[in-house]
Amino acid sequence: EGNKKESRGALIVLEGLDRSGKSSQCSRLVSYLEGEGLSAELWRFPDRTTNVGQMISAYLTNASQLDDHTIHLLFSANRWEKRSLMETKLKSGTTLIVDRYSYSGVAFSSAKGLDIDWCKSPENGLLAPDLVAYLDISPDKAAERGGYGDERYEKLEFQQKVAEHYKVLHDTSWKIVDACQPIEDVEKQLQEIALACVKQCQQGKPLSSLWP
Ligand code: Z5A
Ligand code: MG
Repeated sequence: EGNKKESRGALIVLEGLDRSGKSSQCSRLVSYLEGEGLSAELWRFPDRTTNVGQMISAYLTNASQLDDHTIHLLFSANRWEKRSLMETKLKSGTTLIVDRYSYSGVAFSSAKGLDIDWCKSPENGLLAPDLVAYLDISPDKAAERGGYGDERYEKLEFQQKVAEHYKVLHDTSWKIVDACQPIEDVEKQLQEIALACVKQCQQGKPLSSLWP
């Protein structure tokens, strides 16, 4: 593991239930960082543009059926196929704002009843985020926001299970942000914690791997 003083971009992940505001906040955060003169890109998982991503998308839209283990491994494979590009971008100084990551993978699959350690193992060796910001909202409040779509997991009962399984994954390094605040207040909070994280990475915080 190379030079510890090498400046690099930060790997920043936003997690949270469906409708918690991840996608809205990810794009606002990228604009903010760019406005600060930093190089930043918006990424999301699943990345539905790849072959694996298209299989995932077909599953989520109920166009195909897959065994729970199989879809879990596809979500993981979708992160693995982006891993080396992710590392290249970070090392070149670009900060990545990522809409969902391995924590979604583990929370959603373990909420279906799969063993949590089994769920975590294929994530082993992916890049560990420098920051996980969890947009905290109750499943009921999230459901009030414009309602769910038609995708497989967009049901209140299942979201309640996912919320419980996300809690098992929380560790003390996570930043828990109250996602029920007005959108601009959430935005402001995320700007502060993201900027602090970017500075640490500019100062040479080493990259690490899951699971720390
Ligand atoms: N999944 C998995 O199983 N395994 C994995 O490994 C991964 C994912 C990576 C698709 O993901 C599904 O895949 C997902 C998890 C599973 N299933 N579910 N559920 P996705 O990322 O495509 O899921 P999503 O559909 O993008 O989530 P979402 O509905 O887009 O939610 P969001 O991005 O968190 O919210 P948003 O689009 O920014 O905002 C939702 C609405 O709320 C919108 O009208 C906003 O204007 C409004 N909003 C946002 N913030 C606020 C505030 N602060 N106040 C009021 N209203 C707000
Ligand atoms: Mg979204």
